[in-house]
Parts: sequence; C-alpha cells; structure tokens
Amino acid sequence: MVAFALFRGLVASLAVVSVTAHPKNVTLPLLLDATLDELAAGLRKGLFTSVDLVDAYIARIEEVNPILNAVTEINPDARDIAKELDEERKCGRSRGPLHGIPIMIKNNIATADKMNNTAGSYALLGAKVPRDATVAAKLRKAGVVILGKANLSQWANFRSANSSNGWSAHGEQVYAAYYPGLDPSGSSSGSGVVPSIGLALAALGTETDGSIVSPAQANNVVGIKPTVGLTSRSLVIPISEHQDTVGPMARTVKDAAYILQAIAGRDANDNYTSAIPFRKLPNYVKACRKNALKGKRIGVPRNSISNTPADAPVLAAFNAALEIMEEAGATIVENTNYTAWEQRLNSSAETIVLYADFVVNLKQYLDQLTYNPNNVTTLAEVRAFTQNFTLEEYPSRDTLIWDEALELGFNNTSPEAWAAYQENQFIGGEGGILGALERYSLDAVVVPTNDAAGISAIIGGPVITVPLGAYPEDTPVTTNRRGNLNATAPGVPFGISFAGKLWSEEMLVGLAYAFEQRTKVREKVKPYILPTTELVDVLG
Ligand SMILES: *[C@@H]1O[C@H](CO)[C@@H](O)[C@H](O)[C@H]1NC(C)=O
Ligand SMILES: *[C@@H]1O[C@H](CO)[C@@H](O)[C@H](O)[C@H]1NC(C)=O
Ligand SMILES: *[C@@H]1O[C@H](CO)[C@@H](O)[C@H](O)[C@H]1NC(C)=O
Ligand SMILES: *[C@@H]1O[C@H](CO)[C@@H](O)[C@H](O)[C@H]1NC(C)=O
Ligand SMILES: *[C@@H]1O[C@H](CO)[C@@H](O)[C@H](O)[C@H]1NC(C)=O
Ligand SMILES: *[C@@H]1O[C@H](CO)[C@@H](O)[C@H](O)[C@H]1NC(C)=O
Ligand SMILES: *[C@@H]1O[C@H](CO)[C@@H](O)[C@H](O)[C@H]1NC(C)=O
Ligand SMILES: *[C@@H]1O[C@H](CO)[C@@H](O)[C@H](O)[C@H]1NC(C)=O
Ligand SMILES: *[C@@H]1O[C@H](CO)[C@@H](O)[C@H](O)[C@H]1NC(C)=O
Ligand SMILES: *[C@@H]1O[C@H](CO)[C@@H](O)[C@H](O)[C@H]1NC(C)=O
Ligand SMILES: CC(=O)N[C@H]1CO[C@H](CO)[C@@H](O)[C@@H]1O
Repeated sequence: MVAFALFRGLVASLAVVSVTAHPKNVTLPLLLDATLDELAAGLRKGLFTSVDLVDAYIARIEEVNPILNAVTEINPDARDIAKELDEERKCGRSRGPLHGIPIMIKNNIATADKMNNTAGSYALLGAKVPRDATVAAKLRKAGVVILGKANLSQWANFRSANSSNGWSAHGEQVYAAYYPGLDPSGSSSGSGVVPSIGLALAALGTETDGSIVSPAQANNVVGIKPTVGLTSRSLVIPISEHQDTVGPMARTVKDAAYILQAIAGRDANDNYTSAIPFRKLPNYVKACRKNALKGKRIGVPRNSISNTPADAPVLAAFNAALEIMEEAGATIVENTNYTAWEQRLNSSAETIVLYADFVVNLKQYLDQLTYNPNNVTTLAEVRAFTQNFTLEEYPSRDTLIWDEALELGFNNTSPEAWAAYQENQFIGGEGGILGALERYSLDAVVVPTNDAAGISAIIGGPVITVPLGAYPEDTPVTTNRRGNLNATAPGVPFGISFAGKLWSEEMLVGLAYAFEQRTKVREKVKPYILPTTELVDVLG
C-alpha cells in the first residue's frame, strides 16, 4: 500500500517536472504516434512549422539510423522546401491536408533532384532521371516535403535467392524496431520502419508480391497495396509492369488514405493507369467510417491460410478479429475457399511473368536515364556490374533470379509469357479471389497478412494490412535463412489483411478503418528502440 502510494507520488512529480521544463509539450503532438490530422492542425494553428517538422524528423533519424539503417539519404533540400511551404502558408495558400508534411519514399522511386535512385545498387549510384517519378511529383504538388529515401531489399528483392530482407549494397542492412537485429521484411523495409517509430509521417513503398503488406505488418503499420494501375509507376525502378504498384505505408488507415488520394490517378507515362474506371477518384479519406463493417459480407478462404504450429498466435488473434468484425455488424462467411489454390502452389506462371517482364521493363527504365554512370542498359550488363563490384557481395549474395530470367529464353513479348499471364488470371481470378467473391456474394476477404499477398498480386488486386497483434513472450528467437537476422521473437508484430476485387480500395479502406478503430493494436505493440527528439526540442 505504501509502496503503491510512493510510486504514484513519484510518477506525479515527474510529470510536473516535465511539463514545467517543456511548457509547450502539453499541446504538441508526439511524433511516435502523431496523425496527419494532428500535424496539419498544429501547422494551421502555427504551433510549429514545416521546418520544425523536418528538423525534428531529421534529428530522430540521426538518433536511430546508425542502428536501424532505415534511411539511405536525407533530401539535402528538405529544409528549403519546407521553408517555401511555410511561406506559402503564411501567404494564406494551402495545398491541402498534406501541405508541409514530411514523407519518405522508397529508394526505387526517382526524383529529379540531388537524391539518388538506386534500388540499393552501386550500378545506379549517380544516375540521373529526366523528371520526378509521377508519384513523387504528385506528392510535391500536394505540398509534401520529400524527406529522403528509404532503404529497401535491393532491387525490390529481385536479384538473389540467398540475400536478406532489407539488405542493399548501397544502404546496408535495415532492421525493424521491435527486437534487436529483427528482420524488417521487404522489400519496402525502410518504408515500414520510418512510420513505425516516427521518422516521418509516413512513407511510400512499392509492391510486386508482398513488398508493401509484408514489411507493413512486420513494422506494426498500415500498408495499402493499390490495384495495379491506380498509381503510376513511371520512373519507378520496375520488376513487372503486370504486378508492380506504389502505395502508402503509415501508422493509421486514414493517414494512408490521405496519401493514396494524393498519388492515385491517370498518367500518360504509365498506360496501365488508363484502366482506372472512375471519372473522378473515390474519396478514400471519407471512406474512413467507423460503421463501414456494418452489413458487409466478409469471406475467410481457410484453405489459403497457413496453419502450422508457429502460426498459432497469429490464428488466435485472427479468429478473435473475426468476432470483432461480427460485433461491428459484418457477416463472416467461413471457408470461402479458393478452388485453384492447389494449382497455384504448383504453378510457375507468376515466376515466368515476372522474369519475362523484368528483362524488358528494366531496360525501359534504364533507357530513360539522362545520365547512366556505369553504362548499364540491360539486365545482362547490370549482372556483369554486380558480379564484379565487391560491395555488391557477390557471390555470397547471388544473382540467381537474374540468371534464371536471362535463361528463360523469351520475354514478355512472347506467346509463352502471355499464356503464363492468362494462367495467373485464372488462378487468382475465377480460381482465386474473384471466384470466391462471386460465389459467396462477398464484399471482401480477410486473411492473416502472412497469407495475403500472392493471390492478389497475380491479378493486380488491392490489399490493405492493419496491425493485428504481436508474438507472445514465450516465442523462441529464430533466425532467417541467411542467419543474419532474427526472424521470430517475442513482440514481433503481425497484421490482418483485407482484399477484394480490382479498384475496390474505397471499400477496403472503410473495412480496415472500422477494424482499426475498434482494436487500435498499433499503440499496444511497443518498439524496443525509439528516438527521443520531439517538436518541443527543435522549436526556435
Ligand atoms: C511530453 O508529455 C508527454 C505526456 O503528454 C510525456 O509522456 C512526455 O514525456 C513529455 N515529454 C517531455 C520532453 O517532457
Ligand atoms: C548521390 O550519390 C552521389 C554519388 O555517390 C553522392 O555524391 C551524393 O551525395 C548522393 N546524394 C545524396 C543526397 O546523398
Ligand atoms: C538476435 O537476438 C539476440 C537476442 O535474443 C541477440 O543476442 C542477437 O544479437 C540478435 N541478432 C542480431 C543480428 O542482432
Ligand atoms: C503501354 O506502354 C508500354 C511502354 O511504355 C508499351 O510497351 C505498351 O504497348 C503500351 N500498352 C498499351 C496498351 O498502350
Ligand atoms: C476449406 O478449406 C479448409 C481448410 O483447408 C477445409 O477444412 C474446409 O473443409 C474447406 N471447405 C470447403 C467448403 O471447401
Ligand atoms: C502438381 O504438379 C504435379 C507434378 O507436376 C502433378 O502431378 C499434380 O497433378 C499437380 N497438382 C495440381 C493440383 O495441379
Ligand atoms: C524481347 O524479345 C524479343 C523477341 O525475341 C526481342 O526482339 C527483344 O529484343 C527482347 N527484349 C529485351 C529487352 O530483351
Ligand atoms: C560509359 O560510356 C561513356 C561513353 O561511351 C564513357 O565515356 C564512359 O567511360 C563509360 N563509363 C564506364 C563506367 O564504363
Ligand atoms: C564480370 O562478371 C562477368 C560474369 O557475370 C564476366 O563475364 C565478366 O568478364 C566480368 N568482368 C566485367 C568487366 O564485366
Ligand atoms: C549464396 O549462393 C551462392 C550461389 O549458390 C553461393 O556461392 C553462396 O555461398 C551463397 N551464400 C551463402 C551465404 O550461403
Ligand atoms: C542518411 C543516412 O544516415 N544514411 C546512411 C545510410 O546507411 C549507410 C550505410 O550504413 C550510411 O553510409 C549512410 O550514411
């Protein structure tokens, strides 16, 4: 009793000291969990400026980046850009909700400024592009300060069979913030770490198969993998025109929705965007409604959900989540199985499509460079460079994916590639997610994020992951295949994913938001390492 009273007294007096020492702290958002609405309100009220945000985030990056390697480059112009945006605001002009907000982009999204775009490879260090990637240009137009480039699994994890998630030659090894030496997943590894501990409001990632949703779940954040074609890939270092997509990774569904709104839309430089079926884009922010689960039919394709002993904590949290959705008025339809799931497990069609696309799409990107310091214009030349450049760590990290792509004997202009693409359309479509939606009259399906990516990837469909839980205290620590990262450990986050038909982001955002608001798991899962700089420390 006495001890308890003493303890309470201690806490109370500490709180008083901190408020006295930092009188403004009480009104300033804390950067670990600050939402866009909070930051935008603070900027509007003049509590702090965009320059302050840039200063605070850079200080936070400098605190933790020597350990986590999440950020490859800080934009040397970030402060000047923030200053201009602050001036604009002073003159009464606001570009919208993202005005003056620092966001990081993955290091495969090009900018025509001082920053490099390398996909983590020395082959592209110093290369120049003719203009910003369309998604980067759209962010700037919306008033975003592009704060820097997030490290990634090199070449978006499309080089090696024995590398590690989050490793790139020029950027080294990214670690997640939830356990020492933790696998950050990939390939948008740094883009997951950045929002997870408040190194920027949010980040852009890219996904071909899992590269947004998987690192989003591993880093306890939300990830939206948009329908292929909703966001332009122009001047994004590609893997596959059929599967690549750019999307936001953020702490909340609503923040991710704001960013999706800013980057979505048609682009003459990426003709897949001409498939967008809307005259006017849906309002993804307005879709964030707490009652969005009410009346929805949500399927559980059990035969696609992994069920090994190691999955037990994930499945327990997942099954509890289904009950929460039912309480929110959704109808959960069990066993909406994918009829071609077995065929998918046997199929090499996705590999063929990616290989056949990569040789062509990579060359198309390289051909656009206005300066190509190492004269790499084809995959064969990129491979020769990589195999001969010591820091690329070849052969310890091999080039197996490129070797196989180059040996395929055809590319995406051939009938064989088209046949593989058609097989994917069947497996992921009628035999997969689209068939299940149709047969059971579903609005969406839900699965643990571990199982979410592939079936939607092969048809270019959308997925949203939201934090669901974390591995319990008694989880044994295991390492990844390469042996250089901790893979499972106590406190490692995992997520739940909503997926649906093409262009159904508006509904999926609603479902994810309604689930997030009822659970707020992110706040309960704590990182082991955190930067300490707050806005109060940088205010002039
Ligand atoms: C600011 O206030 C929060 C509670 O609102 C407290 O947790 C934090 O330690 C304070 N920070 C400083 C630097 O005083
Ligand atoms: C881009 O790479 C070049 C060449 O290594 C380097 O000099 C430059 O500082 C890099 N840019 C940034 C913003 O780090
Ligand atoms: C993995 O975790 C263990 C503690 O369980 C720690 O000793 C080790 O250094 C970590 N691995 C890395 C690569 O940091
Ligand atoms: C889309 O653009 C690519 C290259 O920019 C081109 O190869 C392809 O034929 C175009 N497709 C359509 C349908 O216009
Ligand atoms: C769906 O898959 C699950 C798990 O494989 C299986 O137990 C169940 O019987 C299947 N149901 C139907 C209707 O196919
Ligand atoms: C999987 O592949 C094996 C070997 O090629 C074949 O015998 C089997 O029928 C295939 N299964 C399915 C479901 O396609
Ligand atoms: C793709 O294949 C066609 C037909 O073999 C060939 O003409 C073309 O050069 C190939 N493109 C690339 C980038 O290898
Ligand atoms: C690239 O090509 C240019 C022009 O042919 C040449 O001047 C330069 O030395 C080459 N660079 C490398 C690294 O091979
Ligand atoms: C680099 O490695 C390749 C093997 O991929 C080899 O054929 C080539 O001779 C090496 N040297 C150069 C300068 O590319
Ligand atoms: C990766 O694979 C290559 C080629 O098979 C091999 O030479 C290398 O030793 C492997 N690296 C590791 C760390 O096992
Ligand atoms: C901005 C920053 O800290 N960049 C670092 C990223 O990681 C590489 C490799 O560790 C460093 O060389 C950079 O300085």
